[in-house]
Parts: sequence; C-alpha cells; structure tokens
Amino acid sequence: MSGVNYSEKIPNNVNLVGDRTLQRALEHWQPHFIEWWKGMGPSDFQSADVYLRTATSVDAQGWATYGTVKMPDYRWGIFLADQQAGRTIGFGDQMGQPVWQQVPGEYRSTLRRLIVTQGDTEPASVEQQRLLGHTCPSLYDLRNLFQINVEEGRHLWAMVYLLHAYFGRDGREEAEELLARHSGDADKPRILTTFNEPISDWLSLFCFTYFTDRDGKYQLKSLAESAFDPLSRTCRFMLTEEAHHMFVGETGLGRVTKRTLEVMKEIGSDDPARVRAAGAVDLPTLQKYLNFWCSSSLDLFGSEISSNSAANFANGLKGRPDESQYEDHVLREKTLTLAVPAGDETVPMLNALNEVMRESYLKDCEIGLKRWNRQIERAGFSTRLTLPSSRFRRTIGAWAGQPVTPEGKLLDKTTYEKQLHEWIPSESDRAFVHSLMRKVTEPGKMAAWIAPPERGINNLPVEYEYVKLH
Ligand code: BYC
Repeated sequence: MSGVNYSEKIPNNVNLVGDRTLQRALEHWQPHFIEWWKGMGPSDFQSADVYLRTATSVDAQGWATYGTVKMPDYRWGIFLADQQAGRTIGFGDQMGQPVWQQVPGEYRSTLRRLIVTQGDTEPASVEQQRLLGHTCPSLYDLRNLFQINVEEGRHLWAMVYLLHAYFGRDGREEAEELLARHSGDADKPRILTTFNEPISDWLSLFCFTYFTDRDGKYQLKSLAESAFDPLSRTCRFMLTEEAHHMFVGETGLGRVTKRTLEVMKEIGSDDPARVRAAGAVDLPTLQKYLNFWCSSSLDLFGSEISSNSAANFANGLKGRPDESQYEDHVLREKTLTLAVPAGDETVPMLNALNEVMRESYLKDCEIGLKRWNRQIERAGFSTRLTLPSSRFRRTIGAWAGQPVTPEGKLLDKTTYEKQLHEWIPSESDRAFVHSLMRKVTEPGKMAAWIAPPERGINNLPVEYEYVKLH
C-alpha cells in the first residue's frame, strides 16, 4: 500500500489509475504547475543538478531516496500516509464516531477554506524565496533551499489532490487560483500576511524556516487530527518533510550565531559596529530579525477569541496538535481567561483554541533560543536572545495595532512608532544584511558571516558538490 507508483505521469500511492476522471483532471493541472514552477520558482537554477531526496514510500524507514535531479524533473506526486483501520474521530461533539472518507455536505465550504488556506502557503513560500539562490552562502545551503522549495511544491500537490478528488468543480477552480495568487502581489496577494513578506536575504530565510515553518508544523498537526480522513493522512505525511525545513532554520540561526561569536572573540568586543565591520551579523541585528519573523508568525494562529476555531474543533474538522495528550477532547465545560487590552476576559475554551496553540508554539520556539544562548554564554558574552511577547506587533486578533513593546508593555503610540526601528530591522539594518549576501559556490566554502554545518547531507561530507551549476 505505501509504495509509490513512479511509472505513472503523476507518482502516487492513491491508485490514481483507478479513477480516470480524477487522473485526467490532475494531468490537466500538472502543466500549469510546471509553468508556475518555471516562472515563479527558483530563478535561474532550473538546469542545475541538485542532490535531492524524493519520497518513494510513506513508511517511516524508507520514504526518502537521494539522487541528483534537475528541479523541473523532480517527481512531484501525491502521497498519503497509510489508512488506519477503524480510526474514529478523536475530539469534538462527534468524538468516537467513524472518521469520514468523504466530505459531509454541511462542512464542505469550511473544509475547502482550510485546505485552500493551507495550500496557499506552500507556493507562496517558494515565491518568497525565489531569488535567494543568487546569494547562497554555500552549495550546502543552496541545496537545502531547493530541497525545501521542491517539497513545498509537493505540499501544494497534496492540497490540490484533495481539492480535485473531494470538492468537484469548486475544488478544480480553487486549484487554479492557488497558482494565480502570488506572494506580495498588489491585486492578488497570498491569503495570510506572513506569506506576502519578502524574504530577500538568508537571515530572513533561516528565521522564516525556524518560525513560520514551525507554524506549519502546528497547523499540520492539528489538521492531521481531522475527522476528514484523507486530509489527516495527507498532513501526516507532510509532517515528515516539514522536520527538515525547521532543521534548516534552527541550524542556520545556530551557525550565524556561532560565526558572530567567533568574530566577537577575534576582535575582543561585542560592539555591533565593530562586529559588522568584521563582516558578521551583530547580535542586536539578529534579535531584530527574530522579533520580526516571530511576531509575524504569531499572527498565523488567528484571533485569540475565534468562533471559527470553536466550530472547527466542535465539528471535528481541526483538533489540537497531538490531541491524544489531552484529557478532555470535547471542551464544552471549560473556559479560559485571556488578557486582552481592555483587561481579562473569560471565554469558552473552544473559542480560545487559537491562543492555546499559539502558547504551545511559543514554548516550542524557546528550544532554539536556549541553545543559541548557551553558545553565547559559553563564549563569555552577556547578551541573551529572547522571543518577543505574543502581543508585540500583532495585526490579527485582540492585540492588533496595539503599541506594545517586545516585552509586552503597552506604550503610547508616538513613543512606540519612534522606537519600532529599535525592535525590528530598519532600512539600514536590512541594507547591512544584504551587503553580506554574496554568492559562494566553491564546494565546502562558506560565506564569512556563517559557520559551516556540523555535517553534510545523508552522510556525505560538507565539501560534497551538492549543486552542480552549469
Ligand atoms: N493573515 O477567527 P480568525 C505552512 C483571517 S504555515 C491574514 O482570527 P481562524 C507553511 C482568517 O483566515 C500553516 N488573514 O482565525 C509554512 C479569517 O478569514 P475568513 C498554514 C488571517 O480562522 C512555511 C479571519 O481572519 N496553514 O504550512 O480561527 C512554508 C478571521 O479568522 C490571518 C494554516 O493556516 C493572517 N495571519 O484561524 C510553507 C491552516 N489570521 O475565513 C508552508 C489552515 C487569520 O473569515 N488555516 N486570518 O475569511 C487555518 O486553520 C485558519 O484559517 C487560521 C486562522 C489558523 C489561519
């Protein structure tokens, strides 16, 4: 069951050949996807040979096969985790009933909306990152960028499969729209705010993969709990790929920190101007990038108090990540007290689930911070990196537009606006970071602002030529 059929035009483990209508519809969408990839995917590297992993089965042991591939020839396909016999709904008002193999009519538009929103982020991220190859700090990093990009392309396929297979004509139209909206486009932007932010330097890429891909992990985990079984199975497999994306973020930021500390030791100073002059990212600038991408990603959980989240949970469409770790899966009796600008507000727990998820996400984000701070401490410096408060720089929810410091303190608007450039990258900070971005493509060599990784990919040495440029 879990083996992937690669002899078909669209590799899949869903027996596509057994449903000619669906197969034809997806084969019709396929060239539109390739056209989008060539126009909006990584610019200028389409003929490079890239050392990539491709899914060949969905079991934990053998799902990734490594080989050299030109990106437009990557075998994007449809892979669902194996069906679990007798799976029942794990939360909400219909808990214990069998999961659904088809979309119930009453939840059709909500499920479609959730799938479209999830699907929209995948090509958006590829668009955001399309120019980064031109300033790669090493071939190792270039390969990781492309690995992420092709997998985000596959995640788009995952959502497009669901739209085509379960939502009829509306689904097919939505699948076309997923290729028509573009990140940052003034007329047809991507749906969620973070996916319209430019990612024009590698520090932003590492922050994005650390913070925003981690939102992906949380959202996919909560959709993996869904009573709509095909959505659950799709998300379960996507999560196996997501782990590498966050690895790139965590190790990338760790390597930037390491290099900065080496420079600080060499020059015997933590003076940001001197660190910059020596060609590394000073820690205050790193902190500003963390503040920017963390606060943007916090918006992706939606409003603190949300009737959408209540309905999605009660109806079994979207659970909490790792739902089985909780005792109460219905939540009809519980409340939560939340701090909003007007004071404390007690609301039904069902309406506060976005906030519950945001809080556990923030805890998960702490892991990297602890590691980087240990590096700083060991190097003998007193600076500590921190996460901003979940109220800082919000554009969605109760704290949207509130003048709050990264520590969570309310300020008057004028002072806040004057000080904002001290908390998130200013134009000149961005210009400085951009000035460091020079392409390094000699195997094993690294740009001066980043330390080498501890090991290469799939047991290969760091010096391996991960991308052969022509
Ligand atoms: N920007 O009740 P509300 C990933 C909209 S990342 C713009 O506050 P709700 C990845 C919301 O859509 C994971 N609009 O929140 C990472 C709603 O609009 P409608 C992506 C926003 O609905 C890296 C309205 O505000 N997956 O995979 O409880 C690389 C009121 O909504 C935003 C998902 O997000 C925003 N930040 O929750 C590649 C999962 N926030 O419907 C990939 C699917 C809210 O009234 N999506 N709005 O027109 C969802 O579960 C929910 O839509 C949200 C919002 C969690 C996003």
